Amino acid sequence: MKAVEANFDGLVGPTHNYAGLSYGNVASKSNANAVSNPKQAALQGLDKMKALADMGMMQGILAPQERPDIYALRRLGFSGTDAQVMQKAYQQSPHIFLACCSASSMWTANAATVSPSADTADSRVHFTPANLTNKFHRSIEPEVTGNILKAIFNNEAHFAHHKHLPDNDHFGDEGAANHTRFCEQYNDAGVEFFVYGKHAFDDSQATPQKYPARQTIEASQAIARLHQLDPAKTVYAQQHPDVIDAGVFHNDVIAVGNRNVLFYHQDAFLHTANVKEQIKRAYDLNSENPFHFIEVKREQVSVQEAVNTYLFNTQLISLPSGEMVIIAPMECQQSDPVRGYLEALISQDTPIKDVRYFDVKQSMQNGGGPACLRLRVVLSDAEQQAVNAACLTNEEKFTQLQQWINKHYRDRLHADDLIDPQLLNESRTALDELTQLLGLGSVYPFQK
Ligand code: SUG
Repeated sequence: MKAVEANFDGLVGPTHNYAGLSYGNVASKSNANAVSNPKQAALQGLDKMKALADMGMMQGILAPQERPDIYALRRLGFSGTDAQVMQKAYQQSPHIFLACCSASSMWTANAATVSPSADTADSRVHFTPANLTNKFHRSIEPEVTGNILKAIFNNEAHFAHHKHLPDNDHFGDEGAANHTRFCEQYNDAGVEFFVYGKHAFDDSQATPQKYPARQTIEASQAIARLHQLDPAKTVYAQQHPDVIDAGVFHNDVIAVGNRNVLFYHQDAFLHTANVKEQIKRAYDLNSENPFHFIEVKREQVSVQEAVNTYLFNTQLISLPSGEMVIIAPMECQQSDPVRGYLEALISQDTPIKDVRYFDVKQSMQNGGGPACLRLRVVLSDAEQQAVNAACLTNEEKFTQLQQWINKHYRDRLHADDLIDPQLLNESRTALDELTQLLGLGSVYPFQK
């Protein structure tokens, strides 16, 4: 029975804006206050989805969240009508207000950690929404993320849904952005690779000095337990604290893996030789297939250049032909060292045979590249049949979504525009229509 890896991309929400909310994420901070274009952002994301679908990949859609989050604002003591809640929050605590307006759920690599059924003891696909505790604006996502995932993967025989981990920094969990899986074929039992930034309960371990480590080993271990993973096929690695301090706020900004390939920077991990040993040991348990560690040296591409161009926030996908392709942001093409590196890479003796560049600049300016925009879900034939088909793409769905975006989205948004109660109405109207398009039922608080 063949399994495929589907990509579920986040649709960019109608309030996409640049608020500088993510300390430690260089792009988010440096574009704070810029004017955004939500319509263009959503269309750029949709174009990438369509291109992958046209390559023969299974492509799904994850709906955005309702913003501004009036419910979070009410919880924080702002009262009155929805418009008054927004007005008071904006006047009294503009930072809190802006955080409650973020369209950050678009980066669905942070939506959840997903373990395919081939890796889990009960042979079901397991999902745990990420609690995203490190940033307030992201910590308000997991409840609705869970609702959306349950509405898409709505079949208990095949899919197990867990609640997000306790909302505390000790269990800070950023989902699939710090998780990769290696396997020969997607339906084989794979090696699940968890990368963390710090130990929460052990002060003696190395930690970054400047920027926060968002993911803890304790969170990664809890996910592995919940997902009933085989300890012999589970590998944990610490991200190098120095690269976190250089702006690598998730592992997917410095490494990406697929099947028998780990593509990473020389400075990505704290104990690289040991990490490689562990992966080899775990991988060899189920395969004779060679494993490719593709390590990018500092002299080839500096950490700084990798952060600026998102060389590693690329999607490493296997086309139906078996050929591996890198889906890169156009910032990689515009950088001489990175383009040069990629051109050389695809002519070498590795499974990676091609690179394709995409314009996702609206997302990039907030620190989200192609890999941030997608959640990978490996699905067997039977599981594919059990997925809510309305959330999978086809020509008709693309046309409908394009029309939906063009009808509802603004093409210019500044932080000051977020206070407009009309924007809340527009967003709710758009999301209500979207839930029908995607057959989601009522997943948003305003629909309950
Ligand atoms: O969590 N940016 C997101 C980017 C997430 C990228 N995801 C992965 N690498 N997987 C973050 O820092 C910025 C929002 C703002 O500043 O307006 C933001 O949330």
